[in-house]
Amino acid sequence: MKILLTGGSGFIGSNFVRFVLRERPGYQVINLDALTYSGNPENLADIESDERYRFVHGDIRDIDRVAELIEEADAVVHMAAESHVDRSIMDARPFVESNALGTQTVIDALRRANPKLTKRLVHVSTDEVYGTLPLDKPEVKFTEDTPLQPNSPYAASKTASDLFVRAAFHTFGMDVCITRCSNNFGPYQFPEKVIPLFVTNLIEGKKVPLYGDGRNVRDWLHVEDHCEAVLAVLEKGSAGEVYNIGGNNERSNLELTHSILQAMNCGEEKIEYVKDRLGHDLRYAIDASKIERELGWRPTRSAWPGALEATVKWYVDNPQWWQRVRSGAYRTYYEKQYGNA
Ligand code: NAD
Ligand code: TDX
Repeated sequence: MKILLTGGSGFIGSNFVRFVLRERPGYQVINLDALTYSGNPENLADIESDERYRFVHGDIRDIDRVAELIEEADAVVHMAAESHVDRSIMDARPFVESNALGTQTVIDALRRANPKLTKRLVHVSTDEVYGTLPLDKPEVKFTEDTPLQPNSPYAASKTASDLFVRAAFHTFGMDVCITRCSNNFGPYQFPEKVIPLFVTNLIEGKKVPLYGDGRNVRDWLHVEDHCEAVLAVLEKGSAGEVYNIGGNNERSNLELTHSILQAMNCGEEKIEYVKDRLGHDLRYAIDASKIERELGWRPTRSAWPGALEATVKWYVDNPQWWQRVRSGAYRTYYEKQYGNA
């Protein structure tokens, strides 16, 4: 199987490349990535010389380029997106362009390059499309049938892309699957997201900015568990179906912060309560029983607090990675490897 992966130089994408090449030695991966601020080819420096892997610098909105690559591939796993909620609150336009327009372009390219529609598209969506859950009803979780009620510009743009993929199935009979996953953690996450931001702040002796009262809840899943689930959907999912993916691992942000502080041997005084995120979703919780029942997937790498501690340790052990990322200096690595295209 030759997979065209979009967004493979980001956090989940780079973990996915490594995971697939390790778990499926006969597979090949072409990674199409525009290298936006969060795309970093250094994330895959150890894989670059592997002949089963190829990097292509390009944008998913370039239909000719995407179609050309689809001709070579057997299936598409679509992860490229603008991914940070806070950035979408500051400026939603890149989210409309990459997430909504970009996804429709991938669909158009699939129709052009693969008129018989035999090649599968796995669209990596998010639990944020469902909106938010109340804190006082712990038994209620998102199922695949929960209405889509996105609350942030990021979530709205991901919902648009999710629905364009649904429409491609219903209108054209395209072979698509959609995954909706909860919050990921693990190595190579851009240090704007809460876990790497807090850990790297603490290493630098700074405080951690906790939004609002810290009662918001997220369902944390190790990135390799997510990668395994996406691969299961690619290989065994039913066309036209949506699969929720979650860790069954709900933590309030305050609880998460305390666990990070403990792992870093820091005290409560390091918490700085700051103004809340606008429109901050209260709680995400995923019911992942469908993917477990139908595809036999369940998380095995997300157990708390061990998996969190191992992730904290990865950032402690790899200061050169996040220092270069924070300073933007990793771009020079790219220029050295690939030229300034
Ligand atoms: P990320 O920001 O780390 O990586 C995104 C990648 O996409 C980057 O390499 C970037 O260069 C690339 N990209 C962006 N726009 C592009 C474009 N127009 N053309 C080509 N490449 C482009 O994000 P991530 O956390 O790895 O998320 C990957 C996917 O998973 C996203 O679709 C996101 O919505 C989804 N997701 C993320 C999480 C999470 O917790 N991080 C949870 C559920 C779903
Ligand atoms: O500085 C911070 N302080 C803080 O309290 C940051 C950056 C975040 N937070 C809170 C906000 C959220 O409740 O921590 C929680 C997690 O925030 P993020 O890491 O920004 O993730 P979130 O907004 O939950 O979205 C993530 O999960 C779903 C990913 O970024 C999305 O791409 C994915 O779809």
